[in-house]
Amino acid sequence: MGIMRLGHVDINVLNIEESRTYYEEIMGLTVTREDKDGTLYLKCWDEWDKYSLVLRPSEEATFNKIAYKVKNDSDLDDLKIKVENYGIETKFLEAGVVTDCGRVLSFTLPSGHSFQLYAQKEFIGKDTGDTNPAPWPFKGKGIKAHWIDHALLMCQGPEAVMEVTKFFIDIFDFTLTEQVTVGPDGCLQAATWLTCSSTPHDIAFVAGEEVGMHHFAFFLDGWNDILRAADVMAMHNVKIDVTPQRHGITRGETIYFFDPSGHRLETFAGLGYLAQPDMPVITWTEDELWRGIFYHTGIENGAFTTAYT
Ligand code: M3P
Ligand code: FE
Repeated sequence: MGIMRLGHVDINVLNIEESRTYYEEIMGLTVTREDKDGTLYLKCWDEWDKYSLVLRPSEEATFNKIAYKVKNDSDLDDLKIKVENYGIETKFLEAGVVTDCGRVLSFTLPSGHSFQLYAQKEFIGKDTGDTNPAPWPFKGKGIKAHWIDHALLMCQGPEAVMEVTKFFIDIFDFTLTEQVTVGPDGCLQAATWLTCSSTPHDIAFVAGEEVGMHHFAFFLDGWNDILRAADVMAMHNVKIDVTPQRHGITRGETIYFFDPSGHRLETFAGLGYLAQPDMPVITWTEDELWRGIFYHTGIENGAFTTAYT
């Protein structure tokens, strides 16, 4: 079975109190743990594990690492062998080294991103419980984000995108759902979307200048929730990057916006389509690249792919 889903995103933020207010009041997450050094751990109402977001107080707004959850503890042993056979050094961190998690397999992806796999994290449960639950939390705040859905990581050039994509397919058994091809006869992948579930993507990679994080996304039910989320953002003067839109790629319904430190976030709604390992890969050609990203305008937005953390 191997990897099930994105488990948590770990980032540095500039002003921890401003970030706490933002993620709690506007995004609707809850702080579930706070460390003496100021680090905050947060979860969305529809998630059951203790946290999906780690915010560390810092002088710089940077991406630290990303962790995915595997189904069985033994998957970690299997994946350690596969990753090492690929030629990447790994190390096991003992239970508790990564806060409230069991043992963690830690290594650097071929793209240069710090990556971790774990099978166990402290359980808290959904805010609505699991017996005769309400469909949404009455006391939820702001946009009431359901869960952290996916992340899009920036790689150094198409070669790095192609290598990390092949790594996710060969080592983690992910399925390539969509790609942007460039170069002579479209021989290079400038961006890829990969899934380990039945949603269009659990991770994506885009070619840029530097290794970093383009965004991570919060799941919302549908288009009406996207409109309401944009309203809530405007009420709080959140800096919106791209107003409610349709992605050609993944068919997602989206808003891009920034947190107080300048990390780009997304609200992503709709199931897109049923992704299956035997679904034909969807290709976006270089000339229709911006149609793929912003379906309605199809217009290039330079800063969208060049500014990230
Ligand atoms: C998504 C998505 C870029 C495309 C982004 C697409 C950064 O975020 O969720 O499908 O070019
Ligand atoms: Fe996205």
